[in-house]
Amino acid sequence: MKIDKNKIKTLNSKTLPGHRESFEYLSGKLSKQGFDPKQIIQKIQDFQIAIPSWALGTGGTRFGRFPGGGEPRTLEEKIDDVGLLHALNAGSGAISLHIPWDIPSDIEAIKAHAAAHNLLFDAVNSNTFQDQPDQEHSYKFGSLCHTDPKVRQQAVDHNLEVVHYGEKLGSKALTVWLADGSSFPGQMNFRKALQRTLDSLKEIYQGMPSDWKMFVEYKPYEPNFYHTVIQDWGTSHLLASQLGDRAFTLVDLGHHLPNTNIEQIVGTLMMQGKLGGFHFNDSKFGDDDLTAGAMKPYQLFLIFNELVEGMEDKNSVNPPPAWMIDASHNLKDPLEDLLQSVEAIQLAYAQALTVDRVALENAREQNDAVLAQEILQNAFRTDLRPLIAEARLQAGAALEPVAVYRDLTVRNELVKERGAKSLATGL
Ligand SMILES: [Mn+2]
Repeated sequence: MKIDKNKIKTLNSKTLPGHRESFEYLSGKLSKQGFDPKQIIQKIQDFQIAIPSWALGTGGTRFGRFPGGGEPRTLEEKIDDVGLLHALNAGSGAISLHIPWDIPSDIEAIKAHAAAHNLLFDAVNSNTFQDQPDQEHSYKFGSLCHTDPKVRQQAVDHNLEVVHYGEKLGSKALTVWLADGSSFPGQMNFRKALQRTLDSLKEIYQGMPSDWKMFVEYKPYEPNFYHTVIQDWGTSHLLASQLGDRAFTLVDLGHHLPNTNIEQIVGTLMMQGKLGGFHFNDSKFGDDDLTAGAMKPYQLFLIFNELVEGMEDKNSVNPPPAWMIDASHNLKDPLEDLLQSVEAIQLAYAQALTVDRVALENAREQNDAVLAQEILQNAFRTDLRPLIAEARLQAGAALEPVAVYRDLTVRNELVKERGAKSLATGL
């Protein structure tokens, strides 16, 4: 299904007068503080967040899965779902594919389908964390780090196959996340496993087109519970540095131990020009994959504060990072969940754009901790939602995406079209 833009316009008209009032008030307030609301709106509109193909179905836990119906059954339907989101929020203009879950059979048709929804193909993701029915060797004891060179070669070949599909679709980056590691002390030789992983990554890196980037994602535990080969940003950074200029670290918010200072990691990587991409989600305990901003919105703001500082720095050596949501849980309608995530990310970005950077730097130079906190929290506590809504309105999207999604009974339509028992491939 496709959403008729006129229907969005009609539904917008119900809340338009209230929106106008709050936007004008906010706009005046920001202008008085020296910000240009038009410029911020433009930045929000330019900020596109990729939606992963695997987040469109209801996620499960290891205990069960409770699908809500109408899930996309094919790659075309996954593209349709991201198209629905983009029509509603004008901020989800890209899709990130996971091979082999989303192997395109007719490349040209898939490209045309995405283009009809104004969607680009973001980074492609390989999968060596589970065995496919037709594969020769098992990844039970690792993939790129495996003791058996035949297994490593199979994993390298798979990554290059992913690149091959991505190239045809117009992607420009490969994200590698490995489940490789061990669950018991003594099971694996740390040094050898990391060396083998580096050697395998080198082969993949050398096989990529010369304008491609590689993003190396890290994670401290799960599915292995004693050690993971790429456990943290330092290990990822070490690998990316040895691979070359087009290899970068990818930060997934959920891939940290509790209380890790993620914003500091962002600052450090940007200083090194090695922050390649971001996976947004939220969590309380581990890799909970909850809606971005649902649990720790202040942390999300502080992370964006570092990102914006790095992005706005004219002397920055860091290329523009790639943005993606990587969340999937088992309670909400996945499309409503993604609308909420995009809004939370845009909001944190806008808040960071309204930090008075000159005043903040002065406060820092003066060691004025109180004033520095005042400046940050002033931006965080200003309700910028009318600014995000205005960015959407100007782009022909919904003032209130979730409300419009519900008013148009999108999920019911999808269930009618695809059935109550349709299941998306993925986790
Ligand atoms: Mn991730």
